[in-house]
Formats: sequence, structure tokens, C-alpha cells
Amino acid sequence: MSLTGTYDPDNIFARILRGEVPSVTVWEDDHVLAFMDVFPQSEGHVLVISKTSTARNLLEIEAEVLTRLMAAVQRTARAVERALSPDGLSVMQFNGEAGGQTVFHLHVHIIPRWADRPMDG
Ligand code: DGP
Repeated sequence: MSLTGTYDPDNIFARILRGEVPSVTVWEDDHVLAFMDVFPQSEGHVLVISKTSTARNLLEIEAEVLTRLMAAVQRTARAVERALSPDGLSVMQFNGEAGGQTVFHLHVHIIPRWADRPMDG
């Protein structure tokens, strides 16, 4: 799948947003949802997505939606830091299959890291 294409309304995150697939919400408002990653790379691995945009990746998202999304990423990262006291946080975002993306609804990973725990990814 390339960086350009059509949004699939049945991708797993769209189904989570419609309530068709269960997820564990960390935080949400009218625009953004933060939820636990079902295949965590560490304890406390959270994903943050837009509820309103059908951008598949960073290249497609509208700037104002990206601003809201990244504000939610910062808010969630601060909450993760307060809750789990990690030594570091990896904030990651993949674009296109060749870029490591598997779900084609733009999302940002927040992955807590500890100095004494090996990184899975
Ligand atoms: P990426 O490679 O950036 O597209 O990562 C997609 C992430 O989505 C991956 O870390 C696993 C996660 N994921 C896939 N399916 C589900 C699901 O059904 N529920 C949740 N909560 N996360 C999912």
C-alpha cells in the first residue's frame, strides 16, 4: 500500500471509533481518542488518533487536526509519565506499509521506556 490512496472505513481504528471493536480508553474528547495498544511494546503503550479525520497518514492530515492530535499526544504523554514514572518515552508514527504502518488511520504511539528493560520495538 502506497502513501496515496483511499481511506478504508473498515480499518480497525475506524471500527474502534464506531464502537464495533472494544478498546481501553485512556482519554478522549470530541476530537481525539487515546487508547491502549493491544500489542504493547512496553507497559503503558498508548495510541492517539483523531476521531474526525480520515487521514491515513501524516501527509494527508489537515494542519489544524494535527495540532489538536499533537496536543493530545502531549497531554497523554504527561499522564503516562505521572502514572508510570518511565525513564523515557518514545513517540512514534509510521507512514505507509514500507514505513512500518499496519493500520491505515493516522495514529501516534506513546511508548514508555525504562533504562533497565529491553526495548521490544
Ligand atoms: P502501526 O504499525 O504504527 O500501524 O501500529 C498499529 C498498532 O495498532 C500496533 O501497535 C498494534 C495496534 N493494534 C492493532 N490492532 C489493534 C486493535 O484491535 N486494538 C488496539 N487497541 N490496538 C490495535
